[in-house]
Amino acid sequence: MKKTVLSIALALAAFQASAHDHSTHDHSGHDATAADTKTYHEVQSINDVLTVENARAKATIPGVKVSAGYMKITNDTDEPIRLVEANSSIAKHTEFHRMFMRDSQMAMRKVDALEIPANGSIELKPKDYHLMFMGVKEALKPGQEIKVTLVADNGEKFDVQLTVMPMTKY
Ligand SMILES: [Cu+2]
Repeated sequence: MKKTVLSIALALAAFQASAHDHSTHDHSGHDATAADTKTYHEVQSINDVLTVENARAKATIPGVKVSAGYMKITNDTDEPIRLVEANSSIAKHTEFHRMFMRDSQMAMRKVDALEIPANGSIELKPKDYHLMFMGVKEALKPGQEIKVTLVADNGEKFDVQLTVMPMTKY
């Protein structure tokens, strides 16, 4: 029994070590709330305006050309920020979506903008706000890095790196 626990711990440690081995990004300690962030915590500071944490996308299922992206976005300025567009070369269309309950079933709809309060944050996460990739051009594989550009209503662009995570983590 002890041996099993130890080998899981070692596997986790190895995963964390590799997840943290991005020399161009800042990293901070663990503040995990969801299962999928327990082994993945990465912080990107973008244009000194936004801090993005745990940016990730789902791996695609063979034959299915859609995926979703998640992250926590913090506004480091004293003014609210309105993100009105998202683009990525990996998909024909990238949209902001939100899941909601309709007749006791989960459904989702496009949202025109993501509002991030001054010095506040918004979390894109499963069953809530997310990025939706439609018409994914090539299969997304775990470990792959993809770039998504978020565009604010004043035209400012923010390039975010997302790590593709296995489907089983969601
Ligand atoms: Cu969606």
